[in-house]
Amino acid sequence: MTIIDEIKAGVLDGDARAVDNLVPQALQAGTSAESLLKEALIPAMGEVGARFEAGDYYVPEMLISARAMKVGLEHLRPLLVAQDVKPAGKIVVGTVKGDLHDIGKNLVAIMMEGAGFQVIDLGVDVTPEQFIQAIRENEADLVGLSALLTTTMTNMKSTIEAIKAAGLYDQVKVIIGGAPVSQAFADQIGAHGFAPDASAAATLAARLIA
Ligand code: B1M
Repeated sequence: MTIIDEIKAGVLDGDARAVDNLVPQALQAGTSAESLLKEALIPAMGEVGARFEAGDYYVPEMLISARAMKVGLEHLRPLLVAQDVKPAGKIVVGTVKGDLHDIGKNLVAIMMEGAGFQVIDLGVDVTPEQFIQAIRENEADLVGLSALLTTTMTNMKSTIEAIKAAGLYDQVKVIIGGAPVSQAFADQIGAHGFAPDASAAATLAARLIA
């Protein structure tokens, strides 16, 4: 079993302590943070989702796996974030109202920081009003909306409508992402862009404010 397999197993078993030990070991042995993210942590969460869909995992298992993944991510954060970079712009990020999934959104925040953005992270279950207040208070250049549920995707639309109603739509670029979201959906609801993953989100953000 490679260390990558052991880390995957740690996330699948929700064994945060094992992940906490193994990730630094793998880094020390020369595995890159990016490989650990793309070959261990993200596929492991994909497998957690597949097991949930198959009825083999329930919400508690998903939660403890998510906690183990977060522990692993914390080791990668400083390595994924470039040092001493001037803010490229300000972005407000959050998971939309009704949605409690934050791992993907946290990754987006990390990659944005890595691309030199100042990130204002509003957390999960963020109402349109909270987004608007944060955009105003921080004079944000961009806003990033994350949703993982088909039932909360619609709250991306209501957030964009609220941004328009508040007269902020011409001042901020809205980026959306999350497993059920697509470019077609972004076009349909008036988002300025869609990104399929966290690093694409950072590239898109830089392009939108260039
Ligand atoms: Co939930 N859950 N969950 N869950 N959960 C999913 C999303 C699901 C697909 C599982 C399944 O059925 N296979 C399913 C949604 C079905 C649907 O709507 N189509 C589901 C469900 C049903 C639910 C509940 C309703 C379960 C219940 O209670 N019966 C419930 C809802 C709670 C709520 O939000 N109101 C629920 C709860 C939970 C937990 C709390 C237990 C936990 C979340 C813990 C946490 O986030 N702190 C959880 C988890 C862990 C998952 C799965 C297993 C993993 C999600 C994840 O973190 N993936 C997920 C199944 C799956 O996705 N395979 C599932 C890893 C992460 C890195 O990927 O978030 O997709 P992701 O982010 C990606 C991209 O999407 C993108 O970048 C990231 C990669 O770089 N991205 C962006 C994300 N946001 C972006 C924003 C951008 C750009 C890109 O720009 C701003």
